[in-house]
Amino acid sequence: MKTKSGFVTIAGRPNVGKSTLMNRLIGENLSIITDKPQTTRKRILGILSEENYQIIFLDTPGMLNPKYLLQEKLVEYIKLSLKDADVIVFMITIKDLMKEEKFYESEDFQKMILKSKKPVILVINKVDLTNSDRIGSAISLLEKENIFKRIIPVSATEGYNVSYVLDTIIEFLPEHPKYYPDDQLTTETERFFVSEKIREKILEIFHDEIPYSVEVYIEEFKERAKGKDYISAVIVVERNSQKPIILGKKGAKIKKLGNLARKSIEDFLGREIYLELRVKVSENWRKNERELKNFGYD
Ligand SMILES: Nc1nc2c(ncn2[C@@H]2O[C@H](COP(=O)(O)OP(=O)(O)OP(=O)(O)O)[C@@H](O)[C@H]2O)c(=O)[nH]1
Ligand SMILES: [Mg+2]
Repeated sequence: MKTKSGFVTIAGRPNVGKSTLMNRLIGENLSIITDKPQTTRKRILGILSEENYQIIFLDTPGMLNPKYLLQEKLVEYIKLSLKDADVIVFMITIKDLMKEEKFYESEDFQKMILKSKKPVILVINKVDLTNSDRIGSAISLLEKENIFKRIIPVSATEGYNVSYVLDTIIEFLPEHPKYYPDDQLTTETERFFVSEKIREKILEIFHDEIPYSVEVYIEEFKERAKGKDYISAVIVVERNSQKPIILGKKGAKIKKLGNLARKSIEDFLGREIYLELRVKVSENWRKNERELKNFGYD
């Protein structure tokens, strides 16, 4: 049997479950997942290798109308990822589909997805939240439009139809030798994943503006032959007034954050670490080209 390999970009609005689906398909917690929209900020590459195929998934930030420089960068990542794609998995939730039956007529869908002329698989996610009659009629309406190679109702959290999504992706994958060694899971660095795990915990603990105002970078990552690895990370906020919120009364909040993040990083790395966190203010970093570059948004 010939080998099939290719790039599969998962795209869709914020919070529809793109990262949840990618993690499920790969079987690893690569992308961070939270209940807040705009969790994913970069294109995250996850590789699934089997004997006869290799899928390189690109998890992307949610599609939105950019309102500041960081969001413009996110839209650029989506465009780049769509350009790289052999197959596109477009995700929508059943709830959003009910609200906007003709979502495929929207400008961003037309421009970004349809114009690419690539095979698009439509995944209707979160069907666990809706009754099945409504799902069936929504799908039969869409099938008449002939836009999608396949339309698949899914529950990414419960695993419903996830293996069907996988089989469908493989069906549309081009014949091509593998791009990466079989044992390679991603191209991102440990540093990147560590900073993401910290950001995930921040998004879980804090509310309102904080999740959107925070960036995390790793200042030092020292692997030590004897004893735990030493990691020091910086939490960047946008305004002076946000610093005490992160710290909490007598540092209680950041201590809690440190504990949660450390556990999650240890789970991910499979070894114990020592984690140090500090908070820094970078005035309006989300709108600052140079600062965004520093944080790896190129
Ligand atoms: N009920 C239900 N919730 C889901 C399902 N899939 C994902 N979620 C939840 O939806 C929320 C968003 O999931 P993510 O995977 O972070 O969504 P995303 O599309 O990657 O979001 P952004 O990165 O912000 O664009 C999380 O709270 C998930 O647990 C599903 O099938 N059913
Ligand atoms: Mg995501």
